[in-house]
Amino acid sequence: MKPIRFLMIGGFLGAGKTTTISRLAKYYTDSGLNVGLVTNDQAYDLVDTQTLRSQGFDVGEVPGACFCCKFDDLIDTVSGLSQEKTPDIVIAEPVGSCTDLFATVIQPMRELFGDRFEMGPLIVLLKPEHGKKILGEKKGKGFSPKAEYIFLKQLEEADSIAINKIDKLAVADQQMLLNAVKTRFAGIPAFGMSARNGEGFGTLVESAAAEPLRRKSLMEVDYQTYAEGEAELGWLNCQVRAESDSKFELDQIVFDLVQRIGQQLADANCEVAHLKVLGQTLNDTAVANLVGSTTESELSLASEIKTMTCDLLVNARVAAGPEQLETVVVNVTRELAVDTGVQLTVGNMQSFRPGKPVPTHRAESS
Ligand SMILES: Nc1nc2c(ncn2[C@@H]2O[C@H](COP(=O)(O)OP(=O)(O)OP(=O)(O)O)[C@@H](O)[C@H]2O)c(=O)[nH]1
Ligand SMILES: [Mg+2]
Repeated sequence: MKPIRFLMIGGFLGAGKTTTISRLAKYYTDSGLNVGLVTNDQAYDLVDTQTLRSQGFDVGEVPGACFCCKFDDLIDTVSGLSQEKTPDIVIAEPVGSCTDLFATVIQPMRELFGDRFEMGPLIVLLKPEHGKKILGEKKGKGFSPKAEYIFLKQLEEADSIAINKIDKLAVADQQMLLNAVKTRFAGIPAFGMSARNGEGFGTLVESAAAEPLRRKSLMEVDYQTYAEGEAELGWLNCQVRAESDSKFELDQIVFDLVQRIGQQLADANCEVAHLKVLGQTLNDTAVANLVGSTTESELSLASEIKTMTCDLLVNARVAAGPEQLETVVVNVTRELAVDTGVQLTVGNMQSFRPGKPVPTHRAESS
């Protein structure tokens, strides 16, 4: 049987991985390939899984920890995709706070399952909202040095680096990021791209067709710093049921939730890595996002429908304690319900700081 090509699109929380994967998956599907997708998160109830499924893709999910710590689940999930139509290519999105993917996922898959999978390169997206603060000359308020450590390690292990969202970057900022990447990560091909409008997409497709680099040596990772960096981010996934006697706009409720949660977090001085809310009815989906504390909330997927009921999913990754995040989400839903007349009932809620990553495998050489 022909091996399945396995491609990972990495990068920090909110870098644009899901948006990129959606564009790539459509491109491969239009080219006649069977495509399977795999999402991954530290918790359950993933906005990304529902977003990609709503676009008609076949999506498997690895919840509960990152791919490296759930290696066997990753293999099972990939194997379980499209049982009637085996995928030609599987695109996987690792958790945005995860690094060391070459040593803990790509190389072990190659060594243990080389007959079943052909490994694609590790493409890492640079998130400009935090990249400008971390790589720029004028260092702005960003994450702590430990979270920055993860951001930089992700780029260091890339086979190629895509500076995403160039559609909203001034030319000078694009150039600054490109120069900073080329200086700091010399030898790694880097290019600008917009997953939103498709600029630079041809280069991404070319990069995705390459083989992963054979590393002379594996990247060194200080797992203590890595763990502490991850644990600085509070994680919250929760369900909210919205019901009303009269119709309300799905897009508006989703956007308002993001904007109000974002505002309360900004007031409390908590840096947002990515806050996303998905609203869904039987046939329609809306998604709103906030990817930093100095950026605006936006509707990334509009439904343009009115409804009397919907299910909402809130996924928040923020430099804040889980209890504080819970309090903000509960308060905002309560206030929004009063202001809009839509009854908002908070359901299953998971909130925590990610535990120390303990990879199932870690290759010793490449
Ligand atoms: N302007 C612009 N926005 C983009 C682009 N790519 C993604 N975005 C937006 O950035 C936000 C985050 O995008 P996602 O694709 O969800 O990012 P992600 O890396 O999957 O995020 P996590 O799964 O939380 O780590 C959304 O609001 C997207 O619409 C782009 O090329 N240009
Ligand atoms: Mg995503």
